[in-house]
Amino acid sequence: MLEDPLPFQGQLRETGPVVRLSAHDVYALGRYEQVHAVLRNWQSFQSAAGVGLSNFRYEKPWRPPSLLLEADPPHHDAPRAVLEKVLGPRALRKLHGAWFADAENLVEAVVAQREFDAITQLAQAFPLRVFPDTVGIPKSGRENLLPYGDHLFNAFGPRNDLFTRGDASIGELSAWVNAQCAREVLDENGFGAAIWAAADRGDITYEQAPLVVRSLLSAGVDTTVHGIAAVLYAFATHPEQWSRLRAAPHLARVAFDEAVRWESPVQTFFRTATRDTEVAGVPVREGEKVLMFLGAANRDPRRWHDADVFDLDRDPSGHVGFGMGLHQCVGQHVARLEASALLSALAKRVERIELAGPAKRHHNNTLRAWESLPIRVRLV
Ligand code: OVV
Repeated sequence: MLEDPLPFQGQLRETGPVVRLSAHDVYALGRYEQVHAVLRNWQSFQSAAGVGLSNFRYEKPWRPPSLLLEADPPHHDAPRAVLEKVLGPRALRKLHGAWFADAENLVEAVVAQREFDAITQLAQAFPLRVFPDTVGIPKSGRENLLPYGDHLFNAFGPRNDLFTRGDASIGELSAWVNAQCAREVLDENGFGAAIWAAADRGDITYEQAPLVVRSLLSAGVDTTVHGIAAVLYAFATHPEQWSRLRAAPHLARVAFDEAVRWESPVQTFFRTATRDTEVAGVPVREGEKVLMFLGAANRDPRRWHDADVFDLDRDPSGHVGFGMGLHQCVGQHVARLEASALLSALAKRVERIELAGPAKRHHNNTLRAWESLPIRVRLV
């Protein structure tokens, strides 16, 4: 199932607009229309009871809830407004030049090897090169970022092996992550410091600031890594699309969004009904969990023409890979900038990109991820 969720997703869509998963006592949505509608309806479908399988009304969350992800209006709104500004177009314009130059340096060194693992050497290496510095955390301990995120995304799912295995080390990982959120630890020019400055202005409280920084470290690394991995895999398996990008490099952003639609690095999120309500005429009682299959919605043939095809000529906007509505990914512009910097650098140097061996999946309860992606390139 985690190896290839596509057959299940198709079954789910075909079974009906709302499907009861009795093993977990949840409702599941696989069609675009219902996933989109529930994502936008925060009044009837809350996030504060957790966006994983665990229902915070009855179970204690494994960490203090996120002030963004696991909150609803009105509490959600001040932290959200602060992050929107910190990660907004003005801030990103300042990073553009340095990140594009950095991507060129990395790509130069990596493609010189001709054969390499695109996961460790590009998809992980580039975000880890630019993002932690930009948040402003110290160098030491950064190896904890990916394992922390991996466990966090496993923890949205059932208490299976993947969760239990991560549980052993999460105390230490969390302690490290939490320690990076303190004002004294953060560089004065980074996103982290900008969040603390928002507390000085009274936009959020001093108690909220470290948790907002934690959201950057939680949601900002693994997601981008697997998003970039998705677009690299897509190009390695679609040579004609790579030629298309090389002929029109401004398509880098569209390519990234199309890959986010096609692979849906974040596969699933839950909501919880705040009242007796319905989805597509099916009653959903207050307190029930609704599981939205973003990946299934992003390949719903009712919404997408040739949904399974990775195609730079389509308009992927409206995909739910970044969510939709008021929780829609606040870091998506950062992710697009990282991806387009890397793709632009590759497009300049690489004429052809192909798999050099079998790609290997990394299993996670929420993420559609890669363990390794052996790549061979022919240089320009
Ligand atoms: C979207 C997302 C995923 C994981 C964690 C968070 C957000 C957070 O706010 O901590």
